Amino acid sequence: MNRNKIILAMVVLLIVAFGGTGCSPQEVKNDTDIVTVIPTVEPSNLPSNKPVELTTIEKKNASVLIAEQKQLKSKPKPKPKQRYVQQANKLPHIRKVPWVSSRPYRLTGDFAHNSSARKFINTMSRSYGIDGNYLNRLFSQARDLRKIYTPPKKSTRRYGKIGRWTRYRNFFLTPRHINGGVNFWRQNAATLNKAYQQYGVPPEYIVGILGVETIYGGNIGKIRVLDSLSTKAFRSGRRQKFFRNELKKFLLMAKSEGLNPTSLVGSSAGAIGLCQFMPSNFKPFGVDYDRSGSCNLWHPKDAIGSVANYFKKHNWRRGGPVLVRASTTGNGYKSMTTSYKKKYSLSHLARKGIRPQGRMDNIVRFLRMSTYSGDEIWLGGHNFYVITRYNHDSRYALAVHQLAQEVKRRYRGSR
Ligand SMILES: [Ca+2]
Repeated sequence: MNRNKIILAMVVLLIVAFGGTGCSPQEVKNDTDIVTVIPTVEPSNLPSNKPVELTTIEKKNASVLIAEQKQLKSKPKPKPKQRYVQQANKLPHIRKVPWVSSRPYRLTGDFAHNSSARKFINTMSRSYGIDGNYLNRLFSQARDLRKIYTPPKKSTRRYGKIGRWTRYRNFFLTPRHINGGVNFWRQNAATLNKAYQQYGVPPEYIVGILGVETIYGGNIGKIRVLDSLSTKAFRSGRRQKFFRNELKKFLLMAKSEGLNPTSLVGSSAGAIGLCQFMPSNFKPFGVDYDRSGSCNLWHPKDAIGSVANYFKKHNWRRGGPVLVRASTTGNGYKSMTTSYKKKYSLSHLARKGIRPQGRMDNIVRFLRMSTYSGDEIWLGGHNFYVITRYNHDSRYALAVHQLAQEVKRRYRGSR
């Protein structure tokens, strides 16, 4: 062998010995050490026009990624709760909306083929001079709530009569109602005093009504009044005529007060504002109590004046008693009718062993309220009956009274 051949043989031997990798044999990784790198699959980057063959692992990775993205989308950041004052101030004024349509408009939407809706629009146009094209446009936006909203089912749980009053009371005499009442009173003391001077209704009873109705505007309802009243007025059901009248009054209120009918929200029955008036109550009892030029029942001052006016027009007696507890001897009271409708004289009750534990009118209503520790007997005066004109329920009026008294006690104690 010449010298060149010897060198070439050595090079070949070296390559064979070390596998031609340039690494030492100890550095070669065995099969179990090999890490498979899976490219991240971005679903949005996948070409949409041709199918892509994915391995099982890639498919798995893609599905995890899609699930994560869905989860992110479905969990929006919780919005801070809006306060009623902000909502009230944000209510757009309809004066920017001219109540006329600049072009012909036909009725579309959920009530497009509803003869009752068409008839209603014709009547409103003919009798109240509201532009028919505007009304067509307005009611084309109205939603049939039966298609999109299922009212919460009433609890099928059956309670006994015992403790009935306690359960009702606990619903309205919560810390939120009581503390909220004290704050509301502080914020609106001047208006409440003015209403007391003018209408004779003490502040605590106005606060009690607004607390029980909406927790001072914290719970004014979330349903568009246009939708709730249209559904009840135009779809067959109970009291269609009643709700057609409420819808009419609602539109007339929005027009006269410069409120946008598409932006007003209320209860599922169409009750509106802090005081939850039905729209038909607006004209006889609504008051522009802050003299802003319009009565806005979503505004605390106007709601205060309107509640006081409602009571005054139902003959609230200034300084008159509302409710007092009564003592009983014997079981004579157990056979008596308990209702806000039935009147008794104090002398008749005395013969039955029932006596008021405080100042009371001579003619009263007798209330027997069931608690878990026995019956509570109450006697209601004329002003108690006036509160039942707001809501025809003895328990409602007693809850308003007790909330009123509790808020008054805390308000005076905090001054
Ligand atoms: Ca006003």
